[in-house]
Amino acid sequence: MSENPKVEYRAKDFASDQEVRWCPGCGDYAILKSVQKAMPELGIDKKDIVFVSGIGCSSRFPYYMDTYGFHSIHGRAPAIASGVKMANPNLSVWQITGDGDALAIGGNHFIHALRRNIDINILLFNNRIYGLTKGQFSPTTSLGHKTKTSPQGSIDNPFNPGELALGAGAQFFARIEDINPKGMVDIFIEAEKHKGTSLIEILQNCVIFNDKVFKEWTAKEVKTEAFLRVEHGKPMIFGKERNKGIIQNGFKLEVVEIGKDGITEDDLVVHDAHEEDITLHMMLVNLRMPMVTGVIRSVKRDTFNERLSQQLEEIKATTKFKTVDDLLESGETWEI
Ligand SMILES: Cc1ncc(C[n+]2csc(CCOP(=O)(O)OP(=O)(O)O)c2C)c(N)n1
Ligand code: SF4
Repeated sequence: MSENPKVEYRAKDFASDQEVRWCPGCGDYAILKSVQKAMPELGIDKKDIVFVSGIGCSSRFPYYMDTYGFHSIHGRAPAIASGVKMANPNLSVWQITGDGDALAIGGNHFIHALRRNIDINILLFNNRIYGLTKGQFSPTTSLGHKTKTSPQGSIDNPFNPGELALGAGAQFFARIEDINPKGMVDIFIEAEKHKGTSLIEILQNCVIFNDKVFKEWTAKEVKTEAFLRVEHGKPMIFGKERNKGIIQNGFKLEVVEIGKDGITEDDLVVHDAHEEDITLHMMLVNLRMPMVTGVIRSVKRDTFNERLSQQLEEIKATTKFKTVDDLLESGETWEI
C-alpha cells in the first residue's frame, strides 16, 4: 500500500454550505468552480488544505471552500499563510488575493513571500480595480482609465504583476483568463505540485466596476487570436489557424506568420519554463499582444520551509539547550 493513499473526492465535495455572494456574472464564480475541480485531482485530504485570504470581494473565497480557511486582514494573507505553512509543512496552503489586496496595502508582504519562496500557492484575482470598496483605481489600473477615483483618467503607472513577481524572485509564475476553466484547472494542479511560492495571475472580470476591462483579449471576436498559451518544450504558436508564432529578435519578441517570408515552425521560440535566467520570462510577461498565458516560469529552488527544517535539524543535533527554560536561563539576564 502506498504511504499516501489518494483521497477520492468530487468537485462538489469542496463546495461549502455557504451562499456564494458575489455579483451575478462576476469572474470569481468561474475561478471558484475551477479550484473545486482541481482539488480532487490533487488527492489531498481535505483536512490538510487551508485557504487564506485578505480583504476584498475575492477574499470571501475561503467561506465557499469546504476546507480549513482564514479570512484575515487587508494585505496580510501572506504572513498568515506563511505561518500556517511553517507550523505544519504538510498542509496545502492557498492564498486568495485581489490586485488591491496583494499589490497596494499588501505589497510588502507579497514581494517577501515570493523572495523567500515559501511553499504556498497565491491566486491573484486581477480585475484592475477595487471591487469590494466600489470601484477605486488599483495598482494594476491602466494609465488613463476612468474610475470612481480617477474620473479624468488614472495618471498612475500600473504594475504588471508578472514583472513585479519575477523581479521579487518568483520561481513560479503563471497567468490565465477567468473565461478559460480548463486552463485554470491545469494551472492550479501544476502550481500545487511546484514546491515553492506559486503565483497565478488570473485576469478576472468585475462585471460591476470594471466590466470588460480585458476585452482587448477576451472579447468573442478576438480571443482566439489574442492569447498565446505557452507550454514547456513547445514552440510558441497561436491563433485560430495556428499560423502565428513568436520569434526572438535581440531583447524583443516578435509576432510572425508561419509560411510567410520563409518562416517555419523551426524559427519559433521554444518555451523553456525551467530556465533559471529570467530574461525570456520577463519578455513573455511583458508581451501585450498576444497576451501570454500558461506557466511562464517554473524553476526549482530550495524553499524557505526546506531551509528552515534543515537548519532546525542541524541546531537540534548540536545544541546544549534542551528546553526553552535552558535557553532563558543560559545567558546574562537583567531587570528593567
Ligand atoms: C486596513 C484597511 N484599509 C482599507 C480597507 C478597505 N478595503 C477593503 S477591500 C479593499 C480593496 C479590495 O480590492 P482588491 O484587492 O482589488 O479586491 P476585489 O474586491 O477587487 O476582489 C479596500 C481598500 C480595509 N478593509 N482595511
Ligand atoms: S464588485 Fe466586482 S469583483 Fe466584486 S463581486 Fe461584484 S463583480 Fe465581482
